[in-house]
Formats: sequence, C-alpha cells, structure tokens
Amino acid sequence: MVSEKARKIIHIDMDAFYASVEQRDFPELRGKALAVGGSPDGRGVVATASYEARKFGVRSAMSSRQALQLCLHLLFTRPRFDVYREVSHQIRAIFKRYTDLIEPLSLDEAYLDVTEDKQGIGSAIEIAKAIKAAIRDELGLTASAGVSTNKFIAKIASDYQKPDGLTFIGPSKIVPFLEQLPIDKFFGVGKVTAQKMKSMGIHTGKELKEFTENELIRRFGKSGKFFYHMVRGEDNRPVKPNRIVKSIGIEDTFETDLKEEQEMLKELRVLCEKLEKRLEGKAKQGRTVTLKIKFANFTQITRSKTSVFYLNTAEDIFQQITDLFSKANMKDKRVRLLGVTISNFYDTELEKLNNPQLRLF
Ligand code: DCP
Ligand code: MG
Repeated sequence: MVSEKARKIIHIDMDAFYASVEQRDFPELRGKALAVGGSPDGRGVVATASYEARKFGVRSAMSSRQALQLCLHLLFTRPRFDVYREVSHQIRAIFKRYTDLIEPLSLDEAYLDVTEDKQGIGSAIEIAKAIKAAIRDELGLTASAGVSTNKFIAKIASDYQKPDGLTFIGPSKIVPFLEQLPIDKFFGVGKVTAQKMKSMGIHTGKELKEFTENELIRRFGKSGKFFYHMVRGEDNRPVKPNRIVKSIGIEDTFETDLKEEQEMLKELRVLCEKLEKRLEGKAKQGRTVTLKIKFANFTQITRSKTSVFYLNTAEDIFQQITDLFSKANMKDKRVRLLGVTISNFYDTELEKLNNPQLRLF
C-alpha cells in the first residue's frame, strides 16, 4: 500500500460559545450559571449554558423549564447573533494567519489543514497553541483544539478536554483510541444507528472492527462502508475551504414507526425548531422548503415548495411543511423517518450574482 503523506489537521471549537461571549461582555454574569436562549418563565429552549450551569446538568436544546428544575438560580439572557457572527469573523481572521485551508462548520467551529502552514512553524501542536493564545489575548475567550491526521479524529480530540483543552492524537495512538471509543461518539452514528449497533453487540470501536466491510454494508448500506474505514482511522475527507452551503436539512428516524398524522406533525414541528437553530447559527435564510417522508417499507417521497419570501423561523417553515404534508397521501401509511430541508439561500443567490462562474445554469 502506498501511504500518503500524513496531513496535519486541527479542529477548533469555542467553549460554551454564546455564554462565554455574554460573560465576557457583561462582567456581572461571570462565574454565574447562565443560559443563553430560553426564559425564566419556563418557555423556550436553552441554546447553550455556561460551564457553571453545566455542573447542574443544564445543556443545549433543553427546555427552560427543565433547566430551571435542575438549577434554580439559573440566569437567562437573550442571544445576540450579530455579536456571535462578529466574533466568528474574528476567529477566522486568526486562523488565516496560519492557513487558507479553513472549513467552518458553524459560527464557533472549524477545521484547519496546516500540513503546509503560512509561517513555516511546522508543528500543528504549536500552531494550535498559538491560535488558542490569540483567541484568549485578543478576544478574551477560550477555545478547545484537537490535533491529528484526519478530520474525524481531530474533531473528537477537540472535545476530549473541554474547556480550554488541547488534545493531540498522533498516528500511533489513533487505532487504540478508536478501539476504546463508545460507538455513539463515531461520526455519522446517530441515536437510531447506535441502538442498532448495540443490538448487534457493538458498543465500542473494537467491537465494530470485528465486522467485515460487506457485513456492515449489508446492515447499514453506504454508511456501513464509511464506518468500516472510519474505525480503522481512515478518513481522507479533505478540509474544504469556502464551502458554499446550498441547503441545510435535519431529519429524524424514529425507534417505532409513526402511525398518527398528529404525531407526525408534532415531530415535524420539532424538526422545524431544530432547523431554526441551525439557520441562526449559520445566519441563513432560504426560500425553498422540502419535506421528506420515508415510509415503513423504505420507499420515500420528497415534496418542495418555494416561497417568494426568505424564511428562517420555525413558524414560517412549519407553515410550508404543513401545507406540503396536507397534500401528501398519508392514508394508512406508517412513517419511519421525517426530514425538513431549506435551500435557495439568500447569500448563495447573492454570491451567484456576484460570481458568474459559480452559476450552475
Ligand atoms: N447552539 C444552539 N443550539 C444547540 C446547540 C448549539 O443554538 N442545540 C449554539 C449555541 C452554542 C453554539 O451553537 O454556543 C456552539 O455550539 P457547541 O455545540 O459548540 O456548544 P458550545 O460552544 O456552547 O459549548 P462547548 O464548550 O461544548 O463547545
Ligand atoms: Mg463550542
């Protein structure tokens, strides 16, 4: 086998991002259990919680009511997306000092390929240290970094010693690291896949490795191939700079198939709320909404609708979705998966206008 030159990949993720920005800008919030998003009257959901609040079990996407039950003295603030976007640009400018190969995943997270770095530092660990120091000194915030030879391992590594962590997983450590890793930490393994793997006796990477590629493909389709390689530390996905996001979607596979339309609408509403959060994080709004329904017999349909307005709230998206749903023939159908996607983004359309070579037609 011809081995490729090892890459040097860094994954950076800001610590308790929204909450840390609020604590930085409002000193009276420092050291306090704080939730950004949600409200003290119990309505809405928490976008993120300060580490002081996490000690009590408060987490992202938790209802305010539940968060308050866990932490009576929890403080709430409203999110300030314009400030988070500004900080996001500032961290990107710091990354740019070292490499142009930057792939942002959200406002607070990015992959960097520093195999060749602009300053000739040569060591990915030293670069990660320098980036963390610049974020601390210049922006008054902390980030965690993961350093390895591929994206998947770098991302897991950045999460390993949060907050303010720096974790390096070198080539010789990758295989043992993956062997002990719980299966639900693997990239692409959601709750339903994790459940299925557990029912096959797979709880860790080591147990996943006992299955042949064909067996995994048979059980998990195309993802099976991906899992087979992933658990062997083989992840060649490149760091893709300036990714133009064309659509953002969210879907859920249910442990038991849904039978009632009311239940399906309830799940669709939850998906729209989650989608709204994702859109906020990426500052996106789009005109086309797509509903995806996969039935118990694995057939699937998708239905789309394009509005004249740009949409970015759960309310507006859900309205389009209910309309699409009411036109689908759901009689006697059982549903195993529902998905909601939004596309035709405002900024992508602008970009196409400004860069004719990006035009797809
Ligand atoms: N976010 C959100 N809703 C979620 C998850 C996250 O609105 N369900 C927002 C708030 C977070 C930001 O995105 O501050 C970044 O998400 P992370 O998952 O990186 O979480 P944090 O940065 O808050 O915490 P951590 O220190 O665990 O990275
Ligand atoms: Mg983060």
